[in-house]
Amino acid sequence: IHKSFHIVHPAPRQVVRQSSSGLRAPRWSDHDTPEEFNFASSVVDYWAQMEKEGKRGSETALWWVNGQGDEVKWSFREIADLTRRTANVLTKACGLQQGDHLALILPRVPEWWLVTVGCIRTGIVFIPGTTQLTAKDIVYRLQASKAKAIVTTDTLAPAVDSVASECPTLKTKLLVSDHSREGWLDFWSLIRSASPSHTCIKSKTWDPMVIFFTSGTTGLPKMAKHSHGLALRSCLSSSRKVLQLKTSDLLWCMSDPGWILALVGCQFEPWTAGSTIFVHHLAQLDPKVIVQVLFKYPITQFLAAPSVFRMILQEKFTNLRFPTLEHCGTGGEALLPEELEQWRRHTGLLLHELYGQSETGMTCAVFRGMNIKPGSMGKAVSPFDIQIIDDKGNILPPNTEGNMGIRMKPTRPPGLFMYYENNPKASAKVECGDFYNTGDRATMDAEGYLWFLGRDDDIINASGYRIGPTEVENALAEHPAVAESAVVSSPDPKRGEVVKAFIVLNPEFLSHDKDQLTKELQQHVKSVTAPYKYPRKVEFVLELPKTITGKIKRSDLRKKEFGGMSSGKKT
Ligand code: BCO
Repeated sequence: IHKSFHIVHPAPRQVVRQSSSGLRAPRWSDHDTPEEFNFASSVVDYWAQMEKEGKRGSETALWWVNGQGDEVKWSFREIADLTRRTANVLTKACGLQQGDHLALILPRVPEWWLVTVGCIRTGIVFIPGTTQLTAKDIVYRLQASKAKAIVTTDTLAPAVDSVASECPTLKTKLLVSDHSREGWLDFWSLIRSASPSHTCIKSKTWDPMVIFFTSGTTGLPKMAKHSHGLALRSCLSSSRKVLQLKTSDLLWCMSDPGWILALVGCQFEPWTAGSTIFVHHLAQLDPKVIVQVLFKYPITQFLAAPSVFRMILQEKFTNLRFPTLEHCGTGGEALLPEELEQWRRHTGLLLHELYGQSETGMTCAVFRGMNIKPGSMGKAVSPFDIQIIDDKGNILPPNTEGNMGIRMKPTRPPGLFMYYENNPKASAKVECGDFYNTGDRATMDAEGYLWFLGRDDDIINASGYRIGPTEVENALAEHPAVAESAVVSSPDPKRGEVVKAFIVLNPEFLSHDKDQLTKELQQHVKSVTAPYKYPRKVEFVLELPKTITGKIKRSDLRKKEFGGMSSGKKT
């Protein structure tokens, strides 16, 4: 992969079609929704043009390192060039058209940025996924989404090949690698020969752009489909106030490329501001590496899940005074007030909470410079109008517990997902009066600060991952030792919450060594579904609590784990 970078650069400079006066700066007011919006032409091409005209200070838009001495630095002009080539590869070599679905399963490599922007240029709807997905997860995603193409690396290509025959719509497999593989198109060979000229589509703001698979309480993950409004949202003035990024900022957002946080935090937010995105390949979380990186590179903003900050603090480093770091943001799960205080004491920096879901992107936030109320996740990011509602969609008074609702009537705000693809029932279920019901319980004080309380369902949030219990229960059911199981959230000092499985064993396994069996079952779950879902805690029981109709009462087990405290953190 790394060799390929050197072959391609420097990207040929090409004349940007629009004159600078014809390009609009990527800024809109909160309630100004243009009919047409495209992140590639409005943001990437805008900054490329600014570079060309010598009006942009920083030369680097993407700065990637892998910890082994390899480094990629691309300017906006190079990114504009490479993403136009990518667009041509997708439409010509891969034969894809606007509206087609493409599964994108890449680790933190520069090609991820090329494919996402290439898709946006062409209107191809991309479906990011984490590299932890197994063959079983991949076949489900390809079938459910009817994806016509997949982009991945050598690591997952064999898993894709093992299920490709079960995916009739899958026509193109595109490989990001130094090696070729039979039946796969080679990304970099095609990029090198592709034309750097491409006319970006004029996408309507409400045209589809991206799909995220997201776990629910029951069944398999649903497909939350977003329009180009998700990217437009980063151009609205309220969003610009959250991180207050400048062109001189170097932002490191650690999110895995499979999550919505990566698209918003590692792409839309920093590039809208003309900032530099910093990426460390980081295949596995290592607090020591993170700390070294924060000392070594001139990073000014750092975004990561609370578990990451927690893990850094637990290592008890002697010095956490980072020379250039100015702002830290955190989201994906709840941050405890004592963690915020510890981080401030050790680093001299505040931790600013962000909250969002795959369905919503950045929903509320502790804006930079805002008075922090420890334990609160800040205020709604306009144009989202967040209210605490009852089960009928009535707005509740301040400081009253209820569901967090985002107003979607009479006007659906840009950034809120369109619907669950091919699932009108699920889409209707989250509509509550004039609001989208997030399923998260919270209160709002008189000043508009939101205080997260927990999920109103059985969804588990473990170190920022949203996990549906049935996905884990179904994986466990495939093991011969398991008669039945119930999977719930359980508190954990490192990860906030972890997955816990209560398991009833089949009689012939009752005498087996329980520690050995626990390891075997954990390994089994890791092998059949994405490993982040595996039960870190296992308890063998003789029976599960059930209702009179035989339904497992997960809530009883959850209460037992939390000793009456609320559970189920942010998704
Ligand atoms: O703990 P174990 O070592 O036993 O197992 C780990 C991994 O080693 C293992 N694993 C990973 N890849 C594997 C694999 N095993 C087999 N094959 C593979 N290919 O599986 C377990 C995975 O657990 P993990 O991912 O939690 O691992 P880790 O390294 O401890 O990472 C910690 C975190 C904090 C970095 C990670 O949990 C994380 O990234 N969490 C944040 C998730 C996130 O970004 N959420 C945001 C969602 S979007 C949102 O909220 C909207 C906001 C606007």
